[in-house]
Amino acid sequence: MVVNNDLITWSDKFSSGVKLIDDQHKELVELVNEMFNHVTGNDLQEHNYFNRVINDAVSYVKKHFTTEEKLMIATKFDGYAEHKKEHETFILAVVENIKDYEAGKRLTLSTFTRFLKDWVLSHIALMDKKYFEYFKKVATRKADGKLSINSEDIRNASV
Ligand code: FEA
Repeated sequence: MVVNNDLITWSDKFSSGVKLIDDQHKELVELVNEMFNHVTGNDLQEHNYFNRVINDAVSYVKKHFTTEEKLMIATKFDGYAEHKKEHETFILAVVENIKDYEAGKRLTLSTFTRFLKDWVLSHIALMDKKYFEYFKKVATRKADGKLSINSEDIRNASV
């Protein structure tokens, strides 16, 4: 059974301040937590669950990476190339792990999910953090107090 401390609790330390990014990161945290909540110790159940959700999960991760990369390009963030490389390496590792899991090698739903969790948390803390301050500088504060990067911010950041 799942030990509760596997679950991630969202905290301000993960926050970029930019709503679009934070919403996506929260969704990723939810996704990992959902996967932990389906660790039952029953192989068949876990495989069925995994097969149901894994394609959507990978699509969501890719969508998030594309969002970050587009914003980096648009705002001329100079860590773009290094960051994109990390995203690509991770996707390759995920694909390898999926193959292993499906082939019944080593991995369990629990170890697979822990791999996702560890990567996501350390990537946000080490890599994503590098653009947090930069994005905050170029973003506009909306009436509700949330930061967003609009086309005018992108034009201003690019000059
Ligand atoms: Fe650079 Fe964002 O990517 N969060 N994750 N994973």
